Amino acid sequence: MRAIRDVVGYPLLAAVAGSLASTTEIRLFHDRLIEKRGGLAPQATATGWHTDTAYWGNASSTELLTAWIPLADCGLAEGTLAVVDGSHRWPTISLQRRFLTPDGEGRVPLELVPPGVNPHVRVLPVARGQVIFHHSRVLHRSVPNLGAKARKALAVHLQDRTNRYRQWMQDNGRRAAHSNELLCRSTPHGEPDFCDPAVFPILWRA
Ligand SMILES: O=C(O)CCC(=O)C(=O)O
Repeated sequence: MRAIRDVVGYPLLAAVAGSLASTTEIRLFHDRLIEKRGGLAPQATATGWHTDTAYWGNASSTELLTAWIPLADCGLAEGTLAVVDGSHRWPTISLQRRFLTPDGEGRVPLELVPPGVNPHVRVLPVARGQVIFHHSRVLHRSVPNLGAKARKALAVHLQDRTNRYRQWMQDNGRRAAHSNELLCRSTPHGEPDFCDPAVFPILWRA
């Protein structure tokens, strides 16, 4: 859809991302339009605490980030994002993939928190037209959509200039992959090319 593509590639968003990541180039990494239907039980519409980096083990850079863009006002009752302040700077980063496993009352599970740290959660209400940027290592979730209407939000995942493919091995010794690897061309070394302009277009350059 051309309108969606225009939002995903909106140069000002990529420029802000470039400034936040202190990089000279921002390329698209992946994008998703996430819809949470209204009128469902809270557990059915919340997203569990996770870091995006847990899903991007194939990325060599830790400086990827997400622009999260709700398509309507999105407050505490409509399923906005909550983040743990400063968690991207924690000495240990959670790699647990709990996106689809919301945690009851929304408390941060202790096993995700380094010893001695007291997590400070911020819920971030956004008005239509506002955007939340979050670092790939920040612990975040979405609160439930308690409203009657569907909550629709675009998650635009962005890579900094340095990011390249790296092999992603799981603890069980098997290779893991992200769907974006299946879409792009290969480098001369036979690896997924995270600079393929057809899949990972440059959205901003300094
Ligand atoms: O839209 C959501 O509910 C969650 C989005 C999210 O966690 C993300 O984009 O990383």
